Amino acid sequence: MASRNQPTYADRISETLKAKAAEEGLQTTADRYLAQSPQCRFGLQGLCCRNCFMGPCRVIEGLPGKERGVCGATASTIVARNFARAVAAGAAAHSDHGRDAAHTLLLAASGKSDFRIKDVHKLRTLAEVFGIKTGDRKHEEIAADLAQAGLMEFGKPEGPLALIKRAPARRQKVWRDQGIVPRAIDREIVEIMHRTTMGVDQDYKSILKQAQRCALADGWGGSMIGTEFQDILFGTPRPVLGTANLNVLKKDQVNVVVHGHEPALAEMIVLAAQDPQLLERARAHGAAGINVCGMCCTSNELLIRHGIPIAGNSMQQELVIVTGAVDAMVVDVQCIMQGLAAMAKHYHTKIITTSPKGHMPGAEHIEFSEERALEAAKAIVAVAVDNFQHRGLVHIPNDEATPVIAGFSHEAIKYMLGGSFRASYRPLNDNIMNGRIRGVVGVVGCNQPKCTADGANAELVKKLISQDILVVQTGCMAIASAKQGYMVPEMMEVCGPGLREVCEAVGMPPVLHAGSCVDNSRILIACTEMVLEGGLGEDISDLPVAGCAPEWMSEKAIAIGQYFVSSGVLTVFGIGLPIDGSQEVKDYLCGGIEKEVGGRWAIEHHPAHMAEMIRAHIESKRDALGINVKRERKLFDMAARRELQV
Ligand code: SF4
Ligand code: MSK
Repeated sequence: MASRNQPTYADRISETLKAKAAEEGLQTTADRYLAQSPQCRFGLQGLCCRNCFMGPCRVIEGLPGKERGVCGATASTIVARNFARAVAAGAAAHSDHGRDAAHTLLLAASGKSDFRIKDVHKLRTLAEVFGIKTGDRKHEEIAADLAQAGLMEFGKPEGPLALIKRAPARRQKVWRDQGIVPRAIDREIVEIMHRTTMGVDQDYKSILKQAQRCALADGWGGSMIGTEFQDILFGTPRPVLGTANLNVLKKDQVNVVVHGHEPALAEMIVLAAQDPQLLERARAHGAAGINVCGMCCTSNELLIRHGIPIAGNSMQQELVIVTGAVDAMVVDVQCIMQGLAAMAKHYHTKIITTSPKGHMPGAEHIEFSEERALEAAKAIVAVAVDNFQHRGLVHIPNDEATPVIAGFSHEAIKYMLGGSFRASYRPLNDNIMNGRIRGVVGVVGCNQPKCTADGANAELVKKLISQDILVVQTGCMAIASAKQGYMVPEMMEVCGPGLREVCEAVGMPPVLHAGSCVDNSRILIACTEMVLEGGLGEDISDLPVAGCAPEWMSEKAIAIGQYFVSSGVLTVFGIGLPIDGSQEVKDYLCGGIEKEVGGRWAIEHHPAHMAEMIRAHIESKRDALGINVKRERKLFDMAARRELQV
């Protein structure tokens, strides 16, 4: 855990701005964390229950008289209930985002908004998964049916979720056998809230089973709808060049920072920033142009589709304001700290909330709706433009922003590996089988003040690629690697020889940026493609893969972790999990659950140990597959790709 002796940030630019904030007497997240320390151990261990007003109860396992809450609830019940509620909250956040994407698609299909359909191929592919007729029907008709079908997934009265049939057949059987096939998304979330209210489900395993079903409804439901419907609307990401870190801000331009998670408004802000009248207005105020850049996952969404620069990740959201160069910070939903409004008060920055779901005292609210998307975006950019003249002293660190290649959707990975006409995961599977690539790891999630922000990511990612393990990233950890310069071909120098050989032949970096938090669903599909391609077992749990969130903080991360575990993946969390209060729950989630679903949780604080744990797991999967034998080394160059039978 962090102390005053360890740096708050792994990067010098952030440390410089944190020092500037301190000089100016301003509190940041890291200061407030220290002010809150020591934090309550009951909360840290998941042992505090506030589910009824006979409580709150704080129980201690093994301490006579304190072992049960007022109602008699045990530590295991309380820890499991709290864990399940975190899954429900995380699933709700991702899934409500997915619902909005479905609604946006419906409006685009009916011509009632400024959005249009960009990826017709994905529209048709997904419509077929939902059993919607395509043939020679108009795109708009198909999109309207798909959007309606997507919206129904949230509340349909019966039947399993449509998208789970994308999973390998063996995986679907595991879910059926375990009784965790997800039904309507809202139903799974509501059922957790019902089961965990006072006096309902009191068996920790039964509660955690529902947590699994709800998490699957997120990963293979709400999040997947979010990702896929957004791709249909805004385009499926392809590799694109961008830049990252706080120095993407421009001293001589109006800076608009978009922050949060939903790309719909941000897409329109990018358009509005090119509006000739607004550009003229900016020039009239003495600005050379309008610079749009991003923060957190809204930023990831814009980077992977347009190469829009990333200003930073979660722990930098206050620091970007400390530069004095942000004319407007436009926020939508999730991971937006309330500290922003307090920080903005000391500078000229306007915080603009835009979602009817997310208001903030001290912020200006300009509501976004899909029906008047461009109009709202222009109004927001106009506020930023007019605010340029109120700037005080500006301090933008003048180092070059770090280049990043992003946009590795599962389709893009397939094209990179197999070529445009023969898109295939075959070369990846073959190179895993011949041992050049040992396995694949998703390093995802947030950063936070309990450790040096981005520090665990830096060490972990380097260790993994040096051991020939391909890394796929999303969320704030993807941004960490982007800033650290890991998502460029030059990073090959750190790679093990096998991974380097493959990446050089294919022309991709060894650390792949796959998008935002909801885009973890892309990793589920990539794993499925690896299974379907053949040679690496029949289920996701057979693959030499793992997931890791070394610096997580959000309830959404718990939902993501649980859907990876329930999809058959070892999932390692740094920082700790609020389950230490019950040995039974911990033993189950980090052990026993593996017999049921093939995946499990692991908790490890040190990045070097995480890397070792993951490497050992990958090698054990390789042993089980019988691929840890010396094979003829065959590299898939262009000639080999041409020979592929696809
Ligand atoms: Fe306490 Fe039980 Fe109420 Fe929880 S549900 S607050 S343990 S009495
Ligand atoms: S933004 S959920 S801090 S990754 Fe998706 Fe970053 Fe975590 Fe929010």
